[in-house]
Formats: sequence, structure tokens, C-alpha cells
Amino acid sequence: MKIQDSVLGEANARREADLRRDYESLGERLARRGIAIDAIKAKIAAFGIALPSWAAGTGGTRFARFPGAGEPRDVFDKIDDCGAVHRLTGLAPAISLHIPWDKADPAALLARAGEHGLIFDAVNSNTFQDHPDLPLSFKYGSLSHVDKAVRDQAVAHNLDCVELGRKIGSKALSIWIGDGSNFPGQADFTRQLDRYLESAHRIYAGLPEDWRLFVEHKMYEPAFYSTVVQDWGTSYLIAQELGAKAACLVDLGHHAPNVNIEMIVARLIRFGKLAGFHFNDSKYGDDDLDAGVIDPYRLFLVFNELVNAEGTPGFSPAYMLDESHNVTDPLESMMASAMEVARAHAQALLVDRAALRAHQESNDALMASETLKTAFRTDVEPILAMARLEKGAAIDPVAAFRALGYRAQAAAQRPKVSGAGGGIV
Ligand code: LRH
Ligand code: MN
Repeated sequence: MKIQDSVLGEANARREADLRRDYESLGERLARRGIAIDAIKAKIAAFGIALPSWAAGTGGTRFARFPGAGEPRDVFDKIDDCGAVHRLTGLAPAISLHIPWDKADPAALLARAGEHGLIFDAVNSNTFQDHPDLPLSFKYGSLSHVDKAVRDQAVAHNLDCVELGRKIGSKALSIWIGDGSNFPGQADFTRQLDRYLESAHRIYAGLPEDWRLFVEHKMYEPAFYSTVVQDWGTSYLIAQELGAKAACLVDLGHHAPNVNIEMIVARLIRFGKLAGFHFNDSKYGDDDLDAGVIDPYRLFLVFNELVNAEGTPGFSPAYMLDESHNVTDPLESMMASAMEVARAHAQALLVDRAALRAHQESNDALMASETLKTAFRTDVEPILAMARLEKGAAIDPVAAFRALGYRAQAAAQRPKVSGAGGGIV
């Protein structure tokens, strides 16, 4: 699909004068708060997230999946679609692949990504489904399975992911496993964890020197009584046990409702074990909704901890989305989500940290809260849009996407797929 520069230019031209006026007036207001708007814009212009290849197509639940028009047929269509999201937002210079869903020739992957100026972020292994080309089943687990042969199969798959990742320039392996139990008594918690650790040590030993290993915790699903890597504490202990290359990946949807995720982030930063994020939003479980649609203040509070930690030695968290777009155009949702993450970052950059610290040190709870709210209440859209415009992206990416008729072009080129069965992809 072609992003016609002319259409994008016209769409921007209609909005540019208003944007410049809005940017200027916001600049005046921020200057009164001692903030240089161009400095914030520069930081946002340097900010980027990775898109999950698996969210480029319509997602589903265990009940059903209702594919839309122009669904990506393979990883190359997914790369093109992620390329369009980056072209229109300027915010998504990387893709996170999932293996075996995205297994393909590394040179061909690099070439296609190169056409869109994209790089590959963390590679995700998958031992939560059986693979057509693997003999043993992961029904009763993978890296923690009671049967060593199944664990060996899972370890080998993870090392294959590292091998593919090395060839496409990725620098991290991201491991989420669904291993756990559905009945009290079904698993011995400690023996199960020890089997996982034995497997994880073997994977860790196979990492290239400059790679990282991301351990992703999740409270439940697909296991509904216990999960081996169930919470940030277990993830932290595992990362400690494995070594310096291992750290903890925080998927916002993997916690019980009302858990204080921003404090978990602060803890992982304090102990040097924050790997990065799978941004999304949720109201109940691992809903994988678009980032910032349910609780934008929580997303802001997470970035408040991240901005607070800027400058900490070795602090370079991986920023990725992980969403399931069941009722929207997946690309429009990824554009909106990328912008919501950048919005939370920009708002967190506006926090008067000296004032905040003074209120904290004097137990002035109200003014401490108001200091955060002042930043969160600031409409930073002119900064985000100006950063996009100056990158040659769209002032209004979703409007440009629709004006371009990208989805209709895709539908014309890609055969309609049926919605047989459920499942997230
Ligand atoms: C598990 C998870 C994990 C991915 C999968 C697609 O819920 O968040 O990060 O492997 O979604
Ligand atoms: Mn995730």
C-alpha cells in the first residue's frame, strides 16, 4: 500500500496554521511555568515505541474473532501495516515479532522492514500453543513441564528465536509462558518453578553477549488457579537468579484490578530490573484494550516514574504495545495508542519535579497531588502534532489514514478471510 505524500501534504496543509497558533499559545503558557516547549518537543521527537506484529490484524477472544477487510496475510503485510503506522505517527520505528507466527527468511524480513525504515525490537517466543512442526504438546506446560523432553523442546524453540533475532538485528528475547495449573494440587509450586529455572538458565546461557532476556509475568490465563510466573515478585526473583542480562517486562494488563503498577515500576527501576513494557489498557482482566482508553491517569503515573528515573545508569526500558483490536481498525488503534503513550510521556515531562519533591518532603499531600495533576491536565496535543509534522508525519494520523483510503487499498489487494474460530490472532 502506498502512502501518497500528496494526500498527506494536503491533509497537513489544512491543519498547519491552527497547529502553529496552538503550539505558540501553549508555548507561552508553559514558559510562564518555566518550561521550554521546544525542549519537550525534542524529547517527544526522539521517543519511539515498538509495535506488536500480532496486533496488525483483527484480534479476538476465545469466543470469536471477526476479521475486517484487508487483513494482513503474513508477516510481510504486517510489516507494511506497521510501516504505515510509523509513516503517519513518526512514533513507531520498531516491530516486535512473535515466533512461529512471524517465522520467515531473515534477509527478506530485514529487506521489507528496511523499505519502511523499521528495525526489529524484542523477539517473542511462543510455547503457549502447539507448533505444527514440533512433535510434543505444550498442553501441560512448556519450560516448567514435568517431562524433560517437552522442556528441551521449549528451550530449543527459544534458542531458535534468538538465532532468528540475531539475524534480524534484534537485541532481546521476550518470554511469556502460560504454564500453571487449574486445580489445587495439580502442580507442586516449587518443583514447577525449579523446572522453569533449569530451562531458563539454559536459554540464558545461549544469549549473545549484548542481548537481554525479558521475563513477562501474568496473574492468570490460560491457567486459572496458579501461574508459574504470576507476579512481579516472582519475575524479579527469576531475573535476579538468571543474571545481569535478565529483567522484568511489565504488561499493564497482567495485574489484578487496582494493583499499583506505577509503584511496581518504581521498585523494578530501584533494583535495576525494569526490562520494559507491553502498553495496553484494561478494566477487568488481560483485556488488551488500546493504551490509555480506560485509565489514562495510570499511564501518566507510570511515565511519571520513568521520567523521574531518567539518567539512572543503564536505564533504557523497551517500550512496546501489546493489544488486541477486536472492534476497531487495528492500524487506527495502534496509531491512537502510540499517540496516547507519547501523550503520557509528554505530560510526565511537564511535572515540576522540584516543587513535587518540596511538597513530598513537607508532607503537603494536596499540593503534591496537584503538582502531578497540573501536568496531566495540560493539553500537550500541539507538542505531539508539531513533532509529527516536523518528522514529515501526519498532524492527524487517523484522518490521514482514512483520507488515504489505506484500508480500502488493502482490501483490494488482500483476499477476505473468514472468522473461523476464536483466539487472539
Ligand atoms: C500474554 C501476552 C504476551 C504475548 C501474548 C500475545 O497475555 O501479553 O506478551 O506473547 O500476549
Ligand atoms: Mn504482553
